[in-house]
Amino acid sequence: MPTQELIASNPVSEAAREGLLAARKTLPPWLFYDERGSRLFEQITLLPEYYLTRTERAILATHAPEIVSSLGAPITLAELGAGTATKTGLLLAAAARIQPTVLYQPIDVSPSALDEAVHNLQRDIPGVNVRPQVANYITEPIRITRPTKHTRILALYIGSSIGNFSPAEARGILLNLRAQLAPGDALLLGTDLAPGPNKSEAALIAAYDDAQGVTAAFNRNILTHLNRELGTNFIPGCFHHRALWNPTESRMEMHLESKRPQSVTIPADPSGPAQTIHFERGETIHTENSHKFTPATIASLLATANFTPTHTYHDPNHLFAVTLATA
Ligand code: AVI
Repeated sequence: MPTQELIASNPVSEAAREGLLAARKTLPPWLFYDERGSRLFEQITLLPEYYLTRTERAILATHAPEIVSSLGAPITLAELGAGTATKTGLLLAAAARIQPTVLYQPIDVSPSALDEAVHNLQRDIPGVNVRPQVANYITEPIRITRPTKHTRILALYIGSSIGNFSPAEARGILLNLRAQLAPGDALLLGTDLAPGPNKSEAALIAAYDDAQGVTAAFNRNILTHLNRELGTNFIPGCFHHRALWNPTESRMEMHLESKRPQSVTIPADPSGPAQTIHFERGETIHTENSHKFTPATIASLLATANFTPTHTYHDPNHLFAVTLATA
């Protein structure tokens, strides 16, 4: 590819132009995660309303030894979208109890998150060797190493990250992973569950619209990110944070709703000419989907990517599911 084209490609500008010039305005959720957005997400995971992270951690804390020993030593762990891998330590510690050394292969787009994972895990869990891979597992093929012929791979896709993708994208991600696995290997998938007897719609909505306004700040930060990166002139305070439950698609949606008629400019750059985007009062930018699953939709997603579910672990209130599936 000529150098000129390499310079010209700015994925943030391309994504912003594509989403904001559409009839129904959207922005892709990966634009949340600049430095401030990543910090705000860490704060979200600690909020009283956001039950997902602590519930999944409790499930892993209870069942990690059983999950790891169901594959049988020796195993290696690989993780999609590992981030700083704070929950993974529970599984690595369980693996390090049944074998002398454990190879951990985190895959993430963020080199800084991977550095933190390497540093913390190698410091805290003796016997763990971390081999990070900077890759976008959504668009690029991934590579998982099998250290010996008899080693089984336990692939992790936890944190309900799969929920942020459409069913077709989710299938693509799992197929990309499945291509690296062989019979005897397994996937551990963390999914948030749809409202039910122990989870009201109101509790689910509160998880995405907390009283302290951290999620609102996280949502509006996508505009601050565009202002910094592209020179757009969004006034984030001129947009309401909206979190709504879409029962037809079984997903939480986050939107930014324009408080008044307003126009925003995307300056000219190598991705395109200057553009003025007009917003009506009440018009929204759809920024995120977070799909919520049932046992049936978890099983059918796994089946479409050639995985066979063997066991689902829940918290006592059935708010969240961690499913073990074999390749
Ligand atoms: C990263 N992901 C699983 C979070 C979720 O729950 O969909 C992102 C998030 N959005 C709002 N709060 C948290």
